[in-house]
Amino acid sequence: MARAESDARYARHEAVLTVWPFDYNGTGQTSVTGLIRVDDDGDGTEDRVATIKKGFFNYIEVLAHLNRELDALDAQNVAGIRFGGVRSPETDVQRFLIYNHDKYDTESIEPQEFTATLQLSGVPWDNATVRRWRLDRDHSSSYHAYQALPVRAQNGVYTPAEIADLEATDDLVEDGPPQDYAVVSGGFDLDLTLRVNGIVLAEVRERDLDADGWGDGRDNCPLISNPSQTDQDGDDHGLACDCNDDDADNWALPGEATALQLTHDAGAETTSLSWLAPSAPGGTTLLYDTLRSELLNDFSGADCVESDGNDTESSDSLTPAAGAAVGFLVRAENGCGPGSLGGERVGPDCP
Ligand SMILES: [Ca+2]
Ligand SMILES: [Ca+2]
Ligand SMILES: [Ca+2]
Ligand SMILES: [Ca+2]
Repeated sequence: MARAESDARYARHEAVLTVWPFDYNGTGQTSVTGLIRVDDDGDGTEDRVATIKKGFFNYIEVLAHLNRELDALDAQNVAGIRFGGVRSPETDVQRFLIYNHDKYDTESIEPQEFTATLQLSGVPWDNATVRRWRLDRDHSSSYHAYQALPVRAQNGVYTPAEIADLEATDDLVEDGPPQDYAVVSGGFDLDLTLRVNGIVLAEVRERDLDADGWGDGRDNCPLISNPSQTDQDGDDHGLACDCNDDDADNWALPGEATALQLTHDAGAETTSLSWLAPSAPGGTTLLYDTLRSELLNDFSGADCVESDGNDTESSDSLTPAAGAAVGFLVRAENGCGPGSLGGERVGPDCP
């Protein structure tokens, strides 16, 4: 830092890497790229040199995911192995980089894997999605592809088929599909697997079911991809899923009325009905149709007992004949239209 005062080559926060640049055919020890001599036309002579990125670039790519400001996690020694990590906080995403290091196993020969459990708290979402990247000799590494390559002299040549696997290994590879976690009391336990001298990067975001870049909790259409989030009437239901985006009092067909209860007063020959409003009203004002049918498995010819009632009660003065029965169904309705009579039944529109 003192030298940086007078010599820009020593600027702070920068590193200079010196590497041996002539890693032909896998003979280099400290190279950041591999150089493979390729014989394309099969005449036994070199036609080109293929450049293979080595794992070093994947480490750089992982570090590029992180913030400038990092929180250090408490380091621990477990069975002689040093574990540590950092958290890279952002508003919408938290990233954790966990590493371990066994100073006696400089070639990462030990096959053991470890599980580091992060106990996350203060998670502001109901559901989280975690993506992971691992880096070690088995992940995001050309190690095994180089092992499988036939050994040739530094000036020998390889066929395109021989180096195809090697060329396919030079990118950072995500470790499995993203995983969803339910957040309970603001937290969840995140298990991260890594092997000796390996690192793992975990990226924790709010779940985004429709993959439009807006987490479920702040997406105004959580099940429909709508990156623009357009909402003309400002009712917090986007144009893409609002039944009327010029009417802030209505946004979706109502859900099902539930818990229908009947009381029959034989003396008064009256059946009283009550129910609970749908949990998803779809609008600020709900009305109800009450239908009666003598065919319990067919409401297509049902009678309207009450049309557009504005409370969760209704009554019917019909008394079934001895030995006969009638059934009732209640349908909620709002400015978007009538809800259904349930998954298995249909019935006439009431006037
Ligand atoms: Ca979304
Ligand atoms: Ca959406
Ligand atoms: Ca709207
Ligand atoms: Ca609306």
